[in-house]
Amino acid sequence: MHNHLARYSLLFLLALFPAHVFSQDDGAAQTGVVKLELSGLSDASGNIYISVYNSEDSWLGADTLVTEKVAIADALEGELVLAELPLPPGEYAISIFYDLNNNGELDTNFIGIPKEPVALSNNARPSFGPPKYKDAKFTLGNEPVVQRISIEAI
Ligand SMILES: [Ca+2]
Repeated sequence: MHNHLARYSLLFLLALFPAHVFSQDDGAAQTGVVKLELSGLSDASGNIYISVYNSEDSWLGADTLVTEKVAIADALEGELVLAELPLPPGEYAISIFYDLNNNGELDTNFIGIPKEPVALSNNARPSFGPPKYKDAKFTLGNEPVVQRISIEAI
């Protein structure tokens, strides 16, 4: 009986205080937001895939921090496809591809070069060789970060 009472008291106390009071010193619990404004897709249909990375080691690999599929028709506002990614403050780089043939993956040729439209945060464009993490990375704080990125949807 006493145990039950103690448990209910604790639940009651937890309910009184919003969660952030308990995690005030934990930076990871705070959430920022990356707002993506993607141009070049207004005549496209189907889906884009957004991959978020937070390290050079994982960059462009299968080990993404976040992967989000966005239906173009649902996210189109005027000429732009809009997407919001809630993320804790930190350093990120984003890769986006337009799934032209709608098979759920980025098709590449035999040496790994994408055959479907891709774009990166900061609008980074590789001049030679694979795109670099350092060119695409950006810092997110508590304020929203807007990334305006153009995709050439063939
Ligand atoms: Ca594909």
